[in-house]
Amino acid sequence: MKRRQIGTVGKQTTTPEGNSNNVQHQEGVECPWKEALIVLSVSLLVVFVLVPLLAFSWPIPPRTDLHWWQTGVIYQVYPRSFQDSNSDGIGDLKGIESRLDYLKWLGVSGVWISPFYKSPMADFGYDISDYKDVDPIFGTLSDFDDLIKAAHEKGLKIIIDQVPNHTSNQHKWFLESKKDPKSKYADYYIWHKGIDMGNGKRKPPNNWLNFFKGSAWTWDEDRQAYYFHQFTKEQPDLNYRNPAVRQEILDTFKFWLDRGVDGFRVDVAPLLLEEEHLKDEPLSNIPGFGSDEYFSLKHTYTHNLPETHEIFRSWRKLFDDHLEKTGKYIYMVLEAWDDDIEKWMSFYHSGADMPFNFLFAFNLNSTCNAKCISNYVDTWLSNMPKKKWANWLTGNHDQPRIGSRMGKQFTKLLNVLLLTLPGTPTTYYGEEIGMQNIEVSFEDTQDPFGRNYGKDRYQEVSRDPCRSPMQWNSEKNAGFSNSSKTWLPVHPGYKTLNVEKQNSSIYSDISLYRELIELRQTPSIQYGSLNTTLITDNVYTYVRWIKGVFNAKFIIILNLGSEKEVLDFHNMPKNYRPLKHFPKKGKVVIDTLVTEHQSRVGEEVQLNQVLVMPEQALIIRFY
Ligand SMILES: [Ca+2]
Ligand SMILES: [Ca+2]
Repeated sequence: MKRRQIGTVGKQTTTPEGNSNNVQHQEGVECPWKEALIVLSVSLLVVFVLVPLLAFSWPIPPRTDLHWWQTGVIYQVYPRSFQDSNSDGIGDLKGIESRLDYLKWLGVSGVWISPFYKSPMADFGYDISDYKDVDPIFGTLSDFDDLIKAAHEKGLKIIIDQVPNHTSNQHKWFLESKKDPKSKYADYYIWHKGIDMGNGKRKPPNNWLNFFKGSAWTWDEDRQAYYFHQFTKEQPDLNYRNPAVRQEILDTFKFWLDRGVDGFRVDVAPLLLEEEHLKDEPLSNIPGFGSDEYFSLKHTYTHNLPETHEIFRSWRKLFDDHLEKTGKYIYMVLEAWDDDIEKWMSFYHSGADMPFNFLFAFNLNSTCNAKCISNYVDTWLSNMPKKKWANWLTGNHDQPRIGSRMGKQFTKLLNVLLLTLPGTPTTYYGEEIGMQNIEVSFEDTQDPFGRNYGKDRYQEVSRDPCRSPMQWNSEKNAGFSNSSKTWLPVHPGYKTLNVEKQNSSIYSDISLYRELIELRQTPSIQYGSLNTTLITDNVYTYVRWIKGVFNAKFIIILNLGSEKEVLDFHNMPKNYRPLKHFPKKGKVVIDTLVTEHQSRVGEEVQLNQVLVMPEQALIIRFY
């Protein structure tokens, strides 16, 4: 066991106990003003000491100015994989509706549903052929109306995916656009004749690449031109230089606002606009990428152009009008990223409530220790513009599951991290129970990203492993579907890892998750200050606090290492200490290693010697 003394010990300015003894009373001396003086002293004490003290100390009531997406947790549902209601092996809207009680019970506030619009499913719904209809696989518009009504009755908000960068190549706009260069839709997409090579041969106008590998230009026989696509060739990019396109997308927002949605998650927000000069993009020189792979280029001309932000502002304007009409604020989060953190943060200034913070989701893996987590926390919070709201996520439908990347021993610890940092957490379905990746053979691979990379490399990029059906119970297909075959296999470990099983234990991931959501309701965690310290490369601690002696404050300790540690909070670096000094004791309220045989929850701990076990997260409450 190691005992650590950390940093410089700041001089304690503790007031010595028993100060009142210093007051000397003179007995036996008559004083005619005595009573008046006592009354005056008491009054002064009340006015100048007790009233301010109480005002600053009394437990602070919840802030009423915060939105639901600030006080609550958002839960991402990948609709193909959440719940199948008609036994075809694919999840659907009726299925989601049937699980709203679960989501309410879990304690989340908003549900973000990935695309369910009409789509040929070349990219599982991110290729939309009708923005204003539901794909029959997922149900009908009336199913959506039922879902949103039921959600609102339960106090749950619904966030939907907006996919503005591209449509399906089966969308009416694209079919018209390619058929007739004189049609209204001719310039809805980005067309180019290409470069004439002679001998009747042509090549694309530049070296731009699509995300899924290969040129971003595909030749169309009908139109006799190349069209541009940042994703599969079945997903042509819309032309945002055309005001008619901007208006069409605004209309799709209106359509769903009128159906009562509470917010939008915007797909690939930085990719809306491309430079019109069509110059070649420079090489990135990042090792390991072939010349046909997206990250072999630096996306100077196709990513996060400044004018893109005007488009987001026009959407916020629409939401502001909606707010004025209905009194309802619309939440907007952008799927946005940038290598340059300042440019990433610029998405906070364009009408969105936030760009997603992908630092955890992109980077956390088994080589990442407490130092690495601490770096990501600092990077986001120190660069975030003032008065903006942070957000955190550890996974989504594009990333391997966090439990598989970090190791399943860390699933509880990671939920402690996700749910106690300042800002909005977004949970990918199944993370509340610590779901793991599935293995999928190349033959069974559904994801076009994986298929494009071929048999030898599909595992590097395929997103199928994190999209397996939700594990509800130990029955057939984990309770996800009655079908003989599900669209992706259910994880083989579902009989031991599922919602029902975990719900029967107060020591499970899901029980911890619910407790953390409850704990988030305390002002300190909901909107209080954060003081962090990296104690060793493996131990990260932070305090969430708010002023006032009656307000609960929390120390969160994450030990990602394999050794136990003893921490002395009375000897912490000065900048760590929110108070002049920590009290002597605190009480453990969360212990991720809790089992039926051993629990530290409720234990009083001396803050100058807090024992933390390997791979353990502890939350200690103090006042
Ligand atoms: Ca179904
Ligand atoms: Ca685009």
